[in-house]
Amino acid sequence: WQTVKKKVSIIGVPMDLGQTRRGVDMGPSAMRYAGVIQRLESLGYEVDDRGDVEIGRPGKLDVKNEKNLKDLDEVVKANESLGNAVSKVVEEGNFPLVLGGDHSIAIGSLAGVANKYENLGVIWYDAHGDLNTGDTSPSGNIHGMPLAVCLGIGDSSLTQIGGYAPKIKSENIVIVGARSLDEGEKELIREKGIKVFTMHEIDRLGMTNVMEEAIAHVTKKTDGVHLSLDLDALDPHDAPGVGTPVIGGTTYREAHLAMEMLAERDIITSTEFVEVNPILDNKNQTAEAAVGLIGSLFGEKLL
Ligand code: 4U7
Ligand code: MN
Ligand code: MN
Ligand code: MN
Repeated sequence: WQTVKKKVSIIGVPMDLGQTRRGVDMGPSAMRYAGVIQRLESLGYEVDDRGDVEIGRPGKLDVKNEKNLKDLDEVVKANESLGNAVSKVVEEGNFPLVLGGDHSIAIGSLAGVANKYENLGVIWYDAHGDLNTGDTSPSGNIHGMPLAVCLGIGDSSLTQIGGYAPKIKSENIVIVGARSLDEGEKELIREKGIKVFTMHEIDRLGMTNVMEEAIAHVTKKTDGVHLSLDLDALDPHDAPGVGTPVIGGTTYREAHLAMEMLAERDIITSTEFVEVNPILDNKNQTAEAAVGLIGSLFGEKLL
């Protein structure tokens, strides 16, 4: 039993401007309330909660501009601050655990970590591809764009956050759990040859095989791996408190197994858990699921 472990630094990001269903800004509080700190401490980690990144409040919400990027200025500002905060955590040698907030915050997390590695791998555990741009997005919601942004695709005010682009190479990405991809996203996946394990592959191969292949893919050419976990990857039955639920997702057990496999292989160097919306939730069930998954990711065992 290992007790000397890396210090985990928690950064909350009460961001809800990347989409239009209010409440996801309470995600960090809900996961703290569900005991994320105690959970990590009980596993022997030293936890340092750095509080929340400040999010600007536009006078009028969800304002679409000519670029089809809602609330762009505030999303950019918040992600610049998050990038700086995450960057500091990595420089201090701590493990960054980012709690969202909507998925637009992956732009800031990755801005803060990607330049610390030669080749950062990314596991995008999500019902969606998050590969839209203002040109392809049916909604104008920036939470549907962060993976494209990290590939350097999209408006330069987003891709240049942290002062460099791209953050990651398409060959170092794997998407797991996808079941809702827009036309433009499918095209980008084909064009860039991005590795995707949709729910179809999870049904056919089982989560164990999918994760083995996914881990092999993201560790081939990389020296670090970021896990971006959108709670809507889980089935709405197990994670009802999300803004964009899609039926037919992975069960809590499958997600749990995926986290245990990542823990066993010890490959994750930074992570974010996003899209928990307590207003849409059922007695904090989704935040509790998130904390359960975080426990497994950090090595919790049943026996
Ligand atoms: B999430 C969507 F059209 N693709 O772009 C879009 F279906 O971070 C949904 O994965 C995006 O929750 C969902 O608006 C973003 C839509
Ligand atoms: Mn999603
Ligand atoms: Mn997402
Ligand atoms: Mn969502």
